[in-house]
Amino acid sequence: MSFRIDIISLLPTLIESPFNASILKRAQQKDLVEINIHDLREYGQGKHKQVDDYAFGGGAGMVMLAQPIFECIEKLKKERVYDAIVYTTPDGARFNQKMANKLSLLNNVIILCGHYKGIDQRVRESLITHEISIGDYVLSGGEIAAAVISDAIVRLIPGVLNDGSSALTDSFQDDLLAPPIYTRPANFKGMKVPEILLSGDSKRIDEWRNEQAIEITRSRRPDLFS
Ligand code: 6GU
Repeated sequence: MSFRIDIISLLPTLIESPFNASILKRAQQKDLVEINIHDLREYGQGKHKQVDDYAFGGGAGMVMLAQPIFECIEKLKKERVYDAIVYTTPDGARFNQKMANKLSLLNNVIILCGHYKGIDQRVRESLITHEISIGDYVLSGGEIAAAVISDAIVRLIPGVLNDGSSALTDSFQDDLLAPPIYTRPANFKGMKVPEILLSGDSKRIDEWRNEQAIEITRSRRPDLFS
């Protein structure tokens, strides 16, 4: 069964390019994933296709209206059952590899990109199943976060990476950072590749890589050991 992601955004052009290159592009060409980008503006009402308004109670910044979001999501839901409706927002749960792994096991996912001051709270309470932030900093919109989340999910779908095992050996996949890697030449400007990697002894190489991964994790990200 193929994976489908529907991304709902006020700035659809902002998210197109990451999906039209490299691994994400090839995944779509191989029909392993279908990515659809929806322009929320098309669901706005009136001459100006209104999608936002002032916040009740005052305060700076516009709030995304419930009506266009409801209409867009209701239309999608008529066509298929969605396993997750994600909203990208800096006050969401912090995205990590575990969440990417879980989401990659689903089939139909909507990602609603937040904008301006955010969306009407009633959308969050009645439609959204997952609220996700990609880190402790503020982006001008949820589009780049949606691209990050989609990339992390899609590369885990079986068949997307050429070497099926490589997604499992990534940093974070076993709560360890990745060990150093080298390619030719074995001696570059006097800087030599560790001898062990040239030995052909795959058991000792695996042990070395594991020791390196543990040491790098200990020095850079001791929090991953807890
Ligand atoms: Cl998901 N959205 C925005 N606007 N800023 C963020 C974020 C999301 N994650 C981290 N910063």
